[in-house]
Amino acid sequence: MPFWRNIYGWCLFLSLSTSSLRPSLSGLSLRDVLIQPERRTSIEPDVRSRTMGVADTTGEQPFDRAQELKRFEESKLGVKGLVDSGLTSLPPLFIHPPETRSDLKPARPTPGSIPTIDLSGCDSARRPSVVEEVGRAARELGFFQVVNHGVPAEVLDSTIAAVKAFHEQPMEAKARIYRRDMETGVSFFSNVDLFHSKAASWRDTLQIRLGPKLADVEEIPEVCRNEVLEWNQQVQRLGGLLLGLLSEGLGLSPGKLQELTCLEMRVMVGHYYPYCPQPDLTVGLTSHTDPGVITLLLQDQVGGLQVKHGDEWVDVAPVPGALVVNIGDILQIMSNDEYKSVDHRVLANPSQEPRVSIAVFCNPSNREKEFGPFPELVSSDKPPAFREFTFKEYMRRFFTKELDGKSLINFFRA
Ligand SMILES: O=C(O)CCC(=O)C(=O)O
Repeated sequence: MPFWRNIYGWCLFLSLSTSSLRPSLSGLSLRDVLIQPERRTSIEPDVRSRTMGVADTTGEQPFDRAQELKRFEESKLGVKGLVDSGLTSLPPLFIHPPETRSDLKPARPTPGSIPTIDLSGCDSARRPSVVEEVGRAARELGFFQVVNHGVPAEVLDSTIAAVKAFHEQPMEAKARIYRRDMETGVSFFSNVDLFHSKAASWRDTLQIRLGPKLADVEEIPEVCRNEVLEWNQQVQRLGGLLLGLLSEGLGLSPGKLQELTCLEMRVMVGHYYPYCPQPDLTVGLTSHTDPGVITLLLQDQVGGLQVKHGDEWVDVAPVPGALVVNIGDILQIMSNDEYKSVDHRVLANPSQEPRVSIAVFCNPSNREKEFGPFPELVSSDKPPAFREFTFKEYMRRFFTKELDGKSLINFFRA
């Protein structure tokens, strides 16, 4: 899997990269792409059919992929715009290769395989047992859910509702911030890896830089501005708590990960997975690992997130009021392979109800510091599994095309 397919890599890339590394955009407006756009909020079927090649649902007829990508991008419609136009079959752009499609079976029902950890009392008597549970989940699965985390239920609901409201605005409002550069720290796009993946996926994304320098507040769409700012506060508090538990789970002092600035660089992605008419032909999000330290994910009740456990895909079934936490590659490295950063993906959404999820990726902001396995976790029995690197080097490697999926981790193996 090329690194471009790793969505978090892209988030980091967009946050940090220089303009010379960014994919270029044509800058065409909706007016240039659509007929009489001032009277429309969606494209007409005949236009859709011409611009998106919707007549070919098998992916077998030749089509000019580069041209179709360009048209889709320049339309600024996103996947939701296609659905709103009434499309009933997938444009070839979105049809994934057989090797991906053959693996899209729904996960076997395995209730309880992703643990839900109760954080109540984790600052008092229950702390040792919470640390034990968090450490075990991070070692065995790389994923867990948390409840009684201190984020009020109204905040969870209003954050989901605000991101949903952003995506459900009239197309023109979203098109204004449809872009792939992160100069303002706010962008809306469909498929972060649109120009680099084998096939596009069925989702749109609102991306906002939360730290170390918050995006221009005026640029954050008004429809979700207050909720995003509140979410940033909650993530900082809960992120600090989780990093403390994860540090202790490794036998380190609770402040260890935070001292290394691991919570400071934060990027939020608000995904919208609309109804997909042919969910067997595409995915919502391709399989990837998150390269950072940890990811905090708020998902609604629709479902579709799956985690690789051994050779099986396991559903991360929505639990009301819960947040999902997963370990990223850097934390696997720092933990000297104790904690696991695992592949996860999202199936295309077959339900009429759109799926909304909000991930915040937490990363070190200190790019010059050397990272590697914590010396405390290295011994003659357990030699360092990885060499040291700066976050700067890590990012540079990240941008080399040879890297794919887990090979980022493997590149740094000792
Ligand atoms: O939408 C989800 O549930 C997962 C999102 C995710 O894995 C990502 O943004 O990297």
